[in-house]
Amino acid sequence: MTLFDLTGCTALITGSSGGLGLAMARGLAQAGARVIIHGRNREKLESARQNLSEEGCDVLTTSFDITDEAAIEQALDTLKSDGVNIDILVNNAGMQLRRPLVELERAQWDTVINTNLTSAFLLGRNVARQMIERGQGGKIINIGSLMSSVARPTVAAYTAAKGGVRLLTQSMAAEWAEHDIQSNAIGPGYMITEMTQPLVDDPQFNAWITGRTPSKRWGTPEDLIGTVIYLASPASSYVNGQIIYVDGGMLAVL
Ligand code: GCO
Repeated sequence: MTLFDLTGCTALITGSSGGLGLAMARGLAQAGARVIIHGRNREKLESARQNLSEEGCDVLTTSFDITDEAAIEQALDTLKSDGVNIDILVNNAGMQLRRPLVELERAQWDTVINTNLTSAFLLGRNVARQMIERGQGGKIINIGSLMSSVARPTVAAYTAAKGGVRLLTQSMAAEWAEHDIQSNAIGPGYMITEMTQPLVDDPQFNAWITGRTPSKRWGTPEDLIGTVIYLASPASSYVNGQIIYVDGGMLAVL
């Protein structure tokens, strides 16, 4: 199925030394891509690299602060000087901060917005510049959330950021589609990761999720692999500005 074959492509996945990012990196590699995994914890990143390499994946690593414009430019320059062109960018790295809005500090708001939204702008802009210059198109896949579309108490900064990710994705499509760059987003539902583990461990929240979700279960990082391969592959060459929710049906029902 060449429609889903990523052979010859290189994918950069931010925040991919664990969780959703690592699962997506593994899936893209298994579809034929060379993957550049990214993380700030060098030990965790090297461990992920070793595991992927032992599984037969073609894997490189990079480590930079996704909120630091100079660090992003330096990391991309280093990859380019090493002859590594990015065909697929997955803006996955993010953070959560759960606190009532009336108690939220300005610095906390800024950190969440910078990590979850501004980073996707900075990295997307710089990678798109390279893609447009190369003239061979590309794929940008931003990782949103259920909170790209709905809210719940105590996660206002995250929700504002993820809502911005959805419309930033549409803006990227508006400006870059003519360069054969497809910009789309994935909205993961409640997936079991380090970030959501406190919610999984909360019996009341856990019961709410399994009751509220039509699939009657939490998602796993592996549930994202098919969608990220689709959006990274020629199969989605006429799909632009969309967000695909991988949420067990939660957003589809009351
Ligand atoms: C929360 C969770 C959610 C999930 C995910 C849902 O506190 O509600 O962290 O935000 O992480 O984003 O799509």
